[in-house]
Amino acid sequence: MTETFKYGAALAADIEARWQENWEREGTYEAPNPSGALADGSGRAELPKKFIMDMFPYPSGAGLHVGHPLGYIATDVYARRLRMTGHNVLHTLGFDAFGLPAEQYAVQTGTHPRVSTEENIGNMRIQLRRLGLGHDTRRSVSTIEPDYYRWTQWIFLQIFNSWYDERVGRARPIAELVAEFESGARARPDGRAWSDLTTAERADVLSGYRLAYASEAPVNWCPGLGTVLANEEVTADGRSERGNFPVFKSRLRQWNMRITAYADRLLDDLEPLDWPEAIKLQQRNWIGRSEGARIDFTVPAAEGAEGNGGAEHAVAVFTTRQDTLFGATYMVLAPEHHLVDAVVPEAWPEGTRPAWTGGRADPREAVAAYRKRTAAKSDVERQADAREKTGVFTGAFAVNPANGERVPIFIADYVLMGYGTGAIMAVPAHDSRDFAFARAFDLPMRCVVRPTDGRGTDPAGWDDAFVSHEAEIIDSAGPDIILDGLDVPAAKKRMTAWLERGGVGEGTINYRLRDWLFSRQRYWGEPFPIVYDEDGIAHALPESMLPLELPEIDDYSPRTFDPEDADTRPETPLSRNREWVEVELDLGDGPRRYRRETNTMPNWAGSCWYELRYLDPRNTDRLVDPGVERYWMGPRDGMPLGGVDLYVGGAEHAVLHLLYARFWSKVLYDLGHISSAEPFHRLFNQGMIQAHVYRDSRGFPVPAGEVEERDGRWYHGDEPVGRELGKMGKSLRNAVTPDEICAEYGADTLRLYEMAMGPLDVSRPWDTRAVVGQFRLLQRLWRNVVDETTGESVVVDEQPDEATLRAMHKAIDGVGRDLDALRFNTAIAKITELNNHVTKQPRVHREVAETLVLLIAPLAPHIAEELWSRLGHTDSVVHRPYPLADPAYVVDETITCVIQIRGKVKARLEVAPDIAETELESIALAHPVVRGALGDAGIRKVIVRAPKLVNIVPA
Ligand code: ANZ
Repeated sequence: MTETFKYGAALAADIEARWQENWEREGTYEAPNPSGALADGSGRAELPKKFIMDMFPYPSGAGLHVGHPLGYIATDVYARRLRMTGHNVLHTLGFDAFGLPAEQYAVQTGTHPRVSTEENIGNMRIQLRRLGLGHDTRRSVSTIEPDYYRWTQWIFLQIFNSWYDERVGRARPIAELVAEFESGARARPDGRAWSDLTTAERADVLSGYRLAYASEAPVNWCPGLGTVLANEEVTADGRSERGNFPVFKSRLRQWNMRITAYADRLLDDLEPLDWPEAIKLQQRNWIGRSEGARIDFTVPAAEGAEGNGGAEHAVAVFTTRQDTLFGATYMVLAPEHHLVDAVVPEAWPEGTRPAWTGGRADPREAVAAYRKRTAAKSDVERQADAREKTGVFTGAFAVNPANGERVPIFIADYVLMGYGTGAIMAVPAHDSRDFAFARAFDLPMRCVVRPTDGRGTDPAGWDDAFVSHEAEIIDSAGPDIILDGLDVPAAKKRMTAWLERGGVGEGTINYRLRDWLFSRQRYWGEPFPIVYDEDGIAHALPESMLPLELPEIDDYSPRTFDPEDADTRPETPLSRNREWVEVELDLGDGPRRYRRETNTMPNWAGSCWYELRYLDPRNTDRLVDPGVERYWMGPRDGMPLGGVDLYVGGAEHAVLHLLYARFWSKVLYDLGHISSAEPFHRLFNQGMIQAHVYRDSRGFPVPAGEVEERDGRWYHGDEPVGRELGKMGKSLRNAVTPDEICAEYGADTLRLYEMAMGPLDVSRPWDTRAVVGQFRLLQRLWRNVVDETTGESVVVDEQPDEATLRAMHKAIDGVGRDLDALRFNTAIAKITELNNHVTKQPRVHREVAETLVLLIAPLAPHIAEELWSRLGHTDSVVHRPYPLADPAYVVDETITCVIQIRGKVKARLEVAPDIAETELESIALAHPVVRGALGDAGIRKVIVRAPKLVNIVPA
């Protein structure tokens, strides 16, 4: 007897291909807009709506491994559940297709980046299609399409043509600023009338306001990549995130985005977002708001002698500890500080200690030598706490405004030019870096905050600074200010008020956030819609000239340099194409010659706004129709700032992409183009799928698929190999592709396995041998519904017994709630349990069979469709209502389960008395207290005694 209808690889492949074609033909996943090109008469646009999104992929040449689609499958399951609960669901996926890898591949192989990128997109589309993802393919976009980057350029122009009006706290069109200058409503700092300024002067003034502006500033120059990089793209060791090349500070003319204008709003608006706390914290730290004070120290004319030409100078410091002003015993300027040259005298003054001079005969020589020494260091190197403190005395002294004391001024590289004022007052008794410096240079220390740890008030005997915000101020009295006896916050307040009264300082707020460096010296990016006239003034191209397409050029490779050579300068590939660069255009005042901007935008640009284009991908008149935007993303209940309902992706995008995208949203919102002030209301970070890496005795990875286990050891052929858990990838020779798993079991099994591996936000090791478990679930489900020889349905039209009804309604209730909470693993456990119950019954009742099929439909959509049709239905399960539990059959009685770690009680849980062991285990492991207690420690063993006890033994 041949079993033609047995659920095996061949049948799964046949079912899946058939349904994928069917869905495509029927447009099953098309989500209608309320109006415009993507509207339809289905009435679906009247349903409550949900916009579900994944972080779109870079189309890499390596293709997908099974780790990549974890999030895509999760959002798909969630979106399917939403469709079945009566929502109009927008879910699609595009490609973030500009970027360095294609360009580097192009340099190696001579293939045009567009060709390789499009080929990669094609391959990834095929891989993704096999997974049965319910995407509205009409809405898929790719950032390299001129139709798409036309709007990236358009947004750039919006940003270029606007400024941040502090008075109203939002961006406004630059034309309104010009009008204010023209009418005199806004005074200019130098008092000159707008009409008296030359064109170049006006352009200069405006550039100081524009939200996108070109300026010459110290930037991160990476000769090895041939491009400059954003701060966010430089690692903690001062190297390039991509390629790991050294990065140097060089002064170059570059485009910037004035993201700093939005620092406070970017902080405040985090509040109502439904994001993981850890990500919010990273954004807060990146923005780095510090409240403190500016304090002016004077460098008296007499002190500077000829050095400062007899003039008095004020040196402003930024401090967060104005309460410690009486403890300042020296001052430090960044070596690049503009006042250094002005204050340095010709000779070492009286009282200069030999250790301060760097062994030089006079201060100018000492300063020059020290500057040379620090020039090649990155900010990160300069700031490393552990590093030995270096510096040199400038020969000048400054006066402490609180007590009139003279303190020596040093230059030292631990003070950065780019933060605060580039100058500090040093309080060695209460700041660790100052303490180390003072020890190294034998500088005095003065304790002004009484230590609470019994160390006494004489810093001579201390090992480190005493740093505390909860202690009492001592020894802090000047002629007209006394802080003694106050606590730190009160002392700060009193000091700030005193500074402001005396005009020697004021309370200030400083941000760590810098403006976003926005140009790259690469070919494969969006061209700037900017041209320069003969005077070098930048002009925006009119909208009618967009898109400005990337020209075809012969040599698109970037010019790279000796990675160690800091003195090199970038050369942009576009600059080599004369005909493209030199153009005659009519920008409204007749045909004139212009030179195009030859930098390109960074690869973050296209991903800053793609959610908006998904909404209205075919609109040729606007970025997005306002009504359509409001429909999908506008502010609504519990989401005061609007945004995508759910955005899923990796935690590695905590600052870069997510901060930039928030910034662009806010500018577009301010200018009235969109109604959502935030792009992503809810953010969820999925865990990683890890994989075992097997290494031979030399430490080289061997192909994981060829490794065999014998007696608890691993062998590659006859050679014993070591095993560790790591990332999955080609270079570690442990990548498993979704195609392999689809070929062996089908996409439904792959989807179930990935969703069953554990809580979505936890990383889990891939185990190909375990995949078959989910395959068996589908086989049992299939046999419960279909006769394997005839293919006919085996269900009976009878009322199920009481026990079955109970099992069924409990499953319905639990699975629905699990899916809504993204707990896919426990949902699968409940479905498995119900399926097992059904397997044990003599007959399968139609009602239970149909329920099972609908329950599993979001997770395993192909088999669900097939079974649904074999049960006699002619419609698709995709838009069927999800089953509803009858409360009468759902037991609410629960039992308390104790969760222990190494036998110690850590938490208690209310669970159903008949909870499955697998489910209990995963709930326990996902418990926040347990996760917190385990930290990064792996798990050696989990002992489950359902329903009362779970004991976890960490590795
Ligand atoms: C005096 C002082 C006393 C400080 C004390 C700290 C402790 P955050 O919180 O990161 O904003 N600082 C200011 N500008 C600097 C620069 N350009 N380079 C290096 N360090 C700089 O840090 C602010 C503190 O960092 C400031 O407060 C200043 O040291 C230092 F007991 O001033 B403080």
